[in-house]
Amino acid sequence: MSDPTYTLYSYFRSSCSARLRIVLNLKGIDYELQAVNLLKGDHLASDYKARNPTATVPLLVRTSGNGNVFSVGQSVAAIEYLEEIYPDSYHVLPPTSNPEARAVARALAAIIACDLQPVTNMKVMKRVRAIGGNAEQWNKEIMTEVLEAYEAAVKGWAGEYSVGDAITLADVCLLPAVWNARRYGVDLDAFPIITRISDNLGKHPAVIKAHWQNQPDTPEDLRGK
Ligand SMILES: N[C@@H](CCC(=O)N[C@@H](CS)C(=O)NCC(=O)O)C(=O)O
Repeated sequence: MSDPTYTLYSYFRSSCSARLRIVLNLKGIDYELQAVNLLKGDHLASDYKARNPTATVPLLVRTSGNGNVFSVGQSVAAIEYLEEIYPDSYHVLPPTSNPEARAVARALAAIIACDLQPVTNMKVMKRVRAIGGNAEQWNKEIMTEVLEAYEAAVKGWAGEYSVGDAITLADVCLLPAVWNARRYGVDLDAFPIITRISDNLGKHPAVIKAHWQNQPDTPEDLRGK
């Protein structure tokens, strides 16, 4: 058994879980996936909340050979943690010699992780419905507006991916948001740079393995063929 071992608490449809799945795959870190079914409310169970007080996925748990256990929720913090403890693995932040590219990768990631995902999350959709709103339309409008901002911000930095020709934190946040945007009927033709980047990302083996259709907890009728 390898030391340390990793367990990722994940839900197949969760965009935040997908960020971490992509990064673990890019870095070549093996992990055991522990499915947390958000629709069944597994994340609200007291034993899960004791592990992750925000009652969200993902949660990354690292167990060392000496039995030490370290848990980190919050996908971007977990990604940056892996970035720091595996300096020789694939890097999702551009080199420190290019602070501007690092700042842009982080800023683009924040457009998705701070401005889009939190306000289109399942618990927010539930509240929108509770006050009589159309949660699907809410998501479609917010996703369209925020992706419009991403499209403008990425211009001038994009190569094959969002920041040049290497996959960065920005892409890792972007692609799962694009998967969700498709689901809510966002017109992605309006965003040619995002579409190009997403198509390129979709061909990468680390991304294919992390795709929501290819997870152990993906229901049979939704699995990739
Ligand atoms: N900022 C957190 C957000 C985590 C989050 O909201 N995850 C969603 C799935 S993508 C979730 O667990 N939602 C549960 C809910 O809305 O009740 C992160 O990046 O990990």
